[in-house]
Amino acid sequence: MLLGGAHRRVTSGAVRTLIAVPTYFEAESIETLLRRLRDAVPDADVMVVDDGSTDGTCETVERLADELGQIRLIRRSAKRGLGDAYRHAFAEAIDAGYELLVEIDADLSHDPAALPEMLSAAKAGADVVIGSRYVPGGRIEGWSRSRTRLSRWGNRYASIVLGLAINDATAGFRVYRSSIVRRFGLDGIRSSGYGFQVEMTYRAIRCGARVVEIPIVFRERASGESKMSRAIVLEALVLVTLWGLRDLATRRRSQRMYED
Ligand SMILES: Nc1nc2c(ncn2[C@@H]2O[C@H](COP(=O)(O)OP(=O)(O)OP(=O)(O)O)[C@@H](O)[C@H]2O)c(=O)[nH]1
Ligand SMILES: [Mg+2]
Repeated sequence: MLLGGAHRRVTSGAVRTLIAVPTYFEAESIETLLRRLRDAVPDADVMVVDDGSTDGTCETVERLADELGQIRLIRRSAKRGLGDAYRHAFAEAIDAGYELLVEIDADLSHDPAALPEMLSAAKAGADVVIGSRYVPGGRIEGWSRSRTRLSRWGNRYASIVLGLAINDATAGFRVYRSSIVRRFGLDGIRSSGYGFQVEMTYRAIRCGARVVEIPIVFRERASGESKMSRAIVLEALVLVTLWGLRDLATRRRSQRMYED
Protein backbone atom coordinates (compact mmCIF):
# COMPACT_ATOMS: atom_id res chain seq x y z
CA MET A 1 0.00 0.00 0.00
CA LEU A 2 1.44 3.35 -0.98
CA LEU A 3 -0.25 5.47 1.64
CA GLY A 4 -1.67 3.94 4.76
CA GLY A 5 -2.28 4.28 8.47
CA ALA A 6 -4.40 6.82 10.25
CA HIS A 7 -4.32 9.20 7.34
CA ARG A 8 -6.07 6.92 4.88
CA ARG A 9 -9.71 7.70 4.45
CA VAL A 10 -10.67 6.08 1.16
CA THR A 11 -14.33 5.23 1.39
CA SER A 12 -15.35 1.70 0.51
CA GLY A 13 -16.09 1.27 -3.16
CA ALA A 14 -13.89 4.22 -4.21
CA VAL A 15 -11.62 3.58 -7.19
CA ARG A 16 -8.04 3.82 -5.92
CA THR A 17 -6.61 6.97 -7.44
CA LEU A 18 -3.10 8.39 -7.25
CA ILE A 19 -2.44 11.98 -8.25
CA ALA A 20 1.19 12.50 -9.27
CA VAL A 21 2.56 16.04 -8.96
CA PRO A 22 6.07 16.75 -10.28
CA THR A 23 7.70 19.74 -8.62
CA TYR A 24 10.76 21.80 -9.31
CA PHE A 25 10.86 25.06 -7.35
CA GLU A 26 7.10 25.44 -6.85
CA ALA A 27 7.03 26.81 -3.30
CA GLU A 28 4.67 29.61 -4.25
CA SER A 29 1.92 27.38 -5.62
CA ILE A 30 2.22 23.92 -4.07
CA GLU A 31 0.20 24.64 -0.91
CA THR A 32 -2.75 26.05 -2.85
CA LEU A 33 -2.60 23.14 -5.28
CA LEU A 34 -2.58 20.47 -2.54
CA ARG A 35 -5.46 22.12 -0.68
CA ARG A 36 -7.51 22.42 -3.88
CA LEU A 37 -6.78 18.80 -4.75
CA ARG A 38 -7.99 17.67 -1.33
CA ASP A 39 -11.20 19.69 -1.74
CA ALA A 40 -11.85 18.46 -5.28
CA VAL A 41 -11.02 14.77 -4.82
CA PRO A 42 -10.88 13.94 -1.11
CA ASP A 43 -10.50 10.19 -1.65
CA ALA A 44 -7.44 10.40 -3.89
CA ASP A 45 -3.89 9.94 -2.67
CA VAL A 46 -1.21 12.38 -3.79
CA MET A 47 2.44 11.74 -4.58
CA VAL A 48 4.70 14.76 -5.04
CA VAL A 49 7.95 13.98 -6.86
CA ASP A 50 10.48 16.74 -6.27
CA ASP A 51 13.83 17.06 -7.97
CA GLY A 52 15.95 18.98 -5.50
CA SER A 53 14.00 22.21 -5.01
CA THR A 54 15.68 24.41 -2.40
CA ASP A 55 12.95 27.06 -2.18
CA GLY A 56 10.89 25.38 0.55
CA THR A 57 8.67 23.27 -1.76
CA CYS A 58 9.48 20.04 0.12
CA GLU A 59 9.03 21.56 3.58
CA THR A 60 5.59 22.81 2.53
CA VAL A 61 4.63 19.38 1.19
CA GLU A 62 5.77 17.72 4.42
CA ARG A 63 3.75 20.16 6.53
CA LEU A 64 0.65 19.53 4.43
CA ALA A 65 1.20 15.78 4.50
CA ASP A 66 1.02 15.98 8.31
CA GLU A 67 -1.99 18.25 8.26
CA LEU A 68 -4.07 16.74 5.46
CA GLY A 69 -2.77 13.16 5.18
CA GLN A 70 -2.78 10.99 2.03
CA ILE A 71 0.19 12.94 0.67
CA ARG A 72 3.60 11.41 0.10
CA LEU A 73 6.76 13.22 -0.94
CA ILE A 74 9.48 11.61 -3.02
CA ARG A 75 12.67 13.67 -2.79
CA ARG A 76 15.22 13.19 -5.53
CA SER A 77 18.52 15.00 -5.46
CA ALA A 78 18.84 16.23 -9.03
CA LYS A 79 16.63 17.53 -11.83
CA ARG A 80 15.68 14.58 -14.02
CA GLY A 81 12.78 16.00 -15.97
CA LEU A 82 9.03 15.92 -15.73
CA GLY A 83 8.71 12.65 -17.66
CA ASP A 84 11.12 10.88 -15.35
CA ALA A 85 9.21 12.15 -12.32
CA TYR A 86 5.91 10.76 -13.70
CA ARG A 87 7.56 7.45 -14.59
CA HIS A 88 8.76 7.15 -11.02
CA ALA A 89 5.33 7.94 -9.55
CA PHE A 90 3.40 5.70 -11.95
CA ALA A 91 5.73 2.71 -11.49
CA GLU A 92 5.22 2.87 -7.71
CA ALA A 93 1.49 3.45 -8.08
CA ILE A 94 1.05 0.46 -10.41
CA ASP A 95 3.00 -1.78 -8.01
CA ALA A 96 0.81 -0.53 -5.17
CA GLY A 97 -2.39 -1.42 -7.06
CA TYR A 98 -3.80 2.02 -7.90
CA GLU A 99 -6.40 1.88 -10.68
CA LEU A 100 -6.35 5.49 -11.85
CA LEU A 101 -3.24 7.63 -12.30
CA VAL A 102 -3.50 11.41 -12.57
CA GLU A 103 -1.00 13.92 -13.97
CA ILE A 104 -1.24 17.56 -12.93
CA ASP A 105 1.23 20.47 -12.95
CA ALA A 106 2.06 22.12 -9.63
CA ASP A 107 1.89 25.69 -10.96
CA LEU A 108 -1.95 26.00 -10.86
CA SER A 109 -2.23 26.02 -14.66
CA HIS A 110 -4.56 23.06 -14.21
CA ASP A 111 -7.61 23.53 -12.03
CA PRO A 112 -8.23 20.53 -9.72
CA ALA A 113 -11.96 21.35 -9.91
CA ALA A 114 -11.96 19.73 -13.38
CA LEU A 115 -10.78 16.40 -11.93
CA PRO A 116 -14.10 14.90 -10.82
CA GLU A 117 -15.41 15.09 -14.40
CA MET A 118 -12.17 13.67 -15.79
CA LEU A 119 -12.19 10.83 -13.27
CA SER A 120 -15.83 10.09 -14.10
CA ALA A 121 -14.88 9.69 -17.76
CA ALA A 122 -12.20 7.17 -16.77
CA LYS A 123 -14.60 5.31 -14.51
CA ALA A 124 -17.08 5.22 -17.41
CA GLY A 125 -14.53 3.36 -19.54
CA ALA A 126 -11.95 5.74 -21.02
CA ASP A 127 -8.36 4.48 -20.78
CA VAL A 128 -6.89 7.97 -21.12
CA VAL A 129 -8.68 11.21 -20.29
CA ILE A 130 -6.99 14.37 -21.54
CA GLY A 131 -7.81 17.77 -20.09
CA SER A 132 -7.79 19.46 -23.46
CA ARG A 133 -7.22 23.09 -24.39
CA TYR A 134 -8.07 22.49 -28.02
CA VAL A 135 -11.59 21.08 -28.05
CA PRO A 136 -14.70 23.29 -28.00
CA GLY A 137 -15.04 24.81 -24.54
CA GLY A 138 -11.33 24.51 -23.80
CA ARG A 139 -9.00 27.50 -23.84
CA ILE A 140 -5.75 29.06 -22.69
CA GLU A 141 -5.60 32.19 -20.55
CA GLY A 142 -2.49 34.33 -20.28
CA TRP A 143 -0.19 32.88 -22.90
CA SER A 144 1.48 35.09 -25.46
CA ARG A 145 0.44 34.63 -29.05
CA SER A 146 3.81 33.05 -29.91
CA ARG A 147 3.56 30.52 -27.06
CA THR A 148 0.03 29.56 -28.10
CA ARG A 149 1.14 29.22 -31.72
CA LEU A 150 4.06 27.00 -30.74
CA SER A 151 1.77 24.72 -28.75
CA ARG A 152 -0.90 24.65 -31.47
CA TRP A 153 1.55 23.83 -34.26
CA GLY A 154 3.45 21.34 -32.13
CA ASN A 155 0.18 19.52 -31.55
CA ARG A 156 -0.79 19.58 -35.20
CA TYR A 157 2.63 18.29 -36.21
CA ALA A 158 2.52 15.41 -33.72
CA SER A 159 -1.04 14.46 -34.75
CA ILE A 160 -0.24 14.42 -38.44
CA VAL A 161 3.14 12.68 -38.21
CA LEU A 162 1.91 10.04 -35.76
CA GLY A 163 -1.70 9.83 -36.99
CA LEU A 164 -3.02 10.46 -33.50
CA ALA A 165 -6.37 12.20 -34.12
CA ILE A 166 -5.96 13.95 -30.77
CA ASN A 167 -6.42 17.71 -30.42
CA ASP A 168 -4.13 18.20 -27.41
CA ALA A 169 -1.44 15.52 -27.38
CA THR A 170 0.99 17.65 -25.33
CA ALA A 171 -1.49 18.36 -22.53
CA GLY A 172 -0.17 17.69 -19.04
CA PHE A 173 -3.49 17.30 -17.20
CA ARG A 174 -4.59 13.69 -17.58
CA VAL A 175 -6.03 10.55 -16.11
CA TYR A 176 -4.72 7.12 -17.13
CA ARG A 177 -6.29 3.83 -16.33
CA SER A 178 -3.32 1.95 -14.85
CA SER A 179 -4.21 -1.16 -16.89
CA ILE A 180 -3.40 0.69 -20.14
CA VAL A 181 -0.08 1.96 -18.76
CA ARG A 182 0.77 -1.59 -17.67
CA ARG A 183 -0.09 -2.80 -21.17
CA PHE A 184 2.38 -0.54 -22.96
CA GLY A 185 4.88 -0.37 -20.07
CA LEU A 186 6.93 2.53 -18.78
CA ASP A 187 10.38 1.06 -19.30
CA GLY A 188 10.89 2.09 -22.88
CA ILE A 189 9.62 5.69 -22.46
CA ARG A 190 12.49 7.96 -23.42
CA SER A 191 11.28 11.55 -23.42
CA SER A 192 11.10 13.93 -20.51
CA GLY A 193 9.35 17.17 -21.51
CA TYR A 194 6.36 17.66 -23.83
CA GLY A 195 7.66 14.63 -25.67
CA PHE A 196 6.67 12.55 -22.66
CA GLN A 197 3.02 13.50 -23.05
CA VAL A 198 3.08 12.75 -26.77
CA GLU A 199 4.93 9.46 -26.23
CA MET A 200 2.42 8.28 -23.62
CA THR A 201 -0.49 9.22 -25.93
CA TYR A 202 1.13 7.50 -28.91
CA ARG A 203 1.87 4.30 -27.00
CA ALA A 204 -1.59 4.19 -25.47
CA ILE A 205 -3.30 4.60 -28.84
CA ARG A 206 -1.11 1.91 -30.38
CA CYS A 207 -2.34 -0.40 -27.62
CA GLY A 208 -5.95 0.34 -28.57
CA ALA A 209 -6.69 2.83 -25.79
CA ARG A 210 -9.99 4.68 -25.71
CA VAL A 211 -8.98 8.33 -25.40
CA VAL A 212 -11.42 11.04 -24.33
CA GLU A 213 -10.67 14.77 -24.42
CA ILE A 214 -12.50 16.95 -21.91
CA PRO A 215 -12.33 20.73 -22.32
CA ILE A 216 -10.35 22.58 -19.66
CA VAL A 217 -9.25 26.14 -19.10
CA PHE A 218 -5.45 26.32 -18.90
CA ARG A 219 -4.08 29.34 -17.03
CA GLU A 220 -0.54 30.63 -17.36
CA ARG A 221 1.39 30.13 -14.13
CA ALA A 222 0.86 33.10 -11.79
CA SER A 223 4.13 32.61 -9.88
CA GLY A 224 7.41 30.74 -10.05
CA GLU A 225 9.46 30.23 -13.15
CA SER A 226 8.82 28.27 -16.31
CA LYS A 227 10.90 25.13 -16.81
CA MET A 228 10.11 25.14 -20.50
CA SER A 229 13.24 25.34 -22.61
CA ARG A 230 14.37 25.10 -26.20
CA ALA A 231 15.88 21.71 -25.35
CA ILE A 232 12.46 20.41 -24.29
CA VAL A 233 10.82 21.62 -27.51
CA LEU A 234 13.66 20.19 -29.59
CA GLU A 235 13.47 16.84 -27.82
CA ALA A 236 9.77 16.57 -28.65
CA LEU A 237 10.32 17.60 -32.27
CA VAL A 238 13.16 15.13 -32.85
CA LEU A 239 11.43 12.22 -31.14
CA VAL A 240 8.08 12.76 -32.87
CA THR A 241 9.88 12.91 -36.23
CA LEU A 242 11.83 9.72 -35.48
CA TRP A 243 8.71 7.82 -34.40
CA GLY A 244 6.89 9.04 -37.50
CA LEU A 245 9.72 7.90 -39.78
CA ARG A 246 9.85 4.54 -38.01
CA ASP A 247 6.10 4.10 -38.53
CA LEU A 248 6.45 5.00 -42.18
CA ALA A 249 9.26 2.48 -42.68
CA THR A 250 7.19 -0.22 -40.94
CA ARG A 251 4.18 0.53 -43.15
CA ARG A 252 6.34 0.41 -46.31
CA ARG A 253 7.87 -2.91 -45.24
CA SER A 254 4.52 -4.53 -44.59
CA GLN A 255 3.13 -3.12 -47.86
CA ARG A 256 6.06 -4.67 -49.76
CA MET A 257 5.56 -8.01 -48.02
CA TYR A 258 1.88 -7.87 -48.94
CA GLU A 259 2.69 -7.11 -52.60
CA ASP A 260 5.38 -9.85 -52.90
N1 LIG B 1 10.20 16.67 -10.50
C1 LIG B 1 10.33 17.49 -11.54
N2 LIG B 1 9.33 18.32 -11.89
C2 LIG B 1 9.50 19.14 -12.95
C3 LIG B 1 10.69 19.17 -13.72
N3 LIG B 1 10.53 20.09 -14.71
C4 LIG B 1 9.30 20.62 -14.55
N4 LIG B 1 8.68 20.05 -13.48
C5 LIG B 1 7.33 20.31 -13.00
O1 LIG B 1 6.45 19.98 -14.05
C6 LIG B 1 5.34 20.84 -14.09
C7 LIG B 1 5.27 21.54 -15.46
O2 LIG B 1 6.40 22.39 -15.60
P1 LIG B 1 6.27 23.92 -16.09
O3 LIG B 1 7.52 24.64 -15.84
O4 LIG B 1 5.03 24.50 -15.52
O5 LIG B 1 6.16 23.70 -17.61
P2 LIG B 1 5.03 24.15 -18.55
O6 LIG B 1 3.72 24.08 -17.85
O7 LIG B 1 5.21 23.35 -19.76
O8 LIG B 1 5.41 25.63 -18.91
P3 LIG B 1 5.08 26.98 -18.12
O9 LIG B 1 3.96 26.74 -17.19
O10 LIG B 1 4.80 27.95 -19.16
O11 LIG B 1 6.29 27.33 -17.40
C8 LIG B 1 5.52 21.79 -12.91
O12 LIG B 1 4.82 21.28 -11.81
C9 LIG B 1 7.02 21.75 -12.67
O13 LIG B 1 7.40 22.09 -11.35
C10 LIG B 1 11.74 18.27 -13.33
O14 LIG B 1 12.81 18.20 -13.92
N5 LIG B 1 11.51 17.45 -12.24
MG1 LIG C 1 3.30 25.20 -16.28
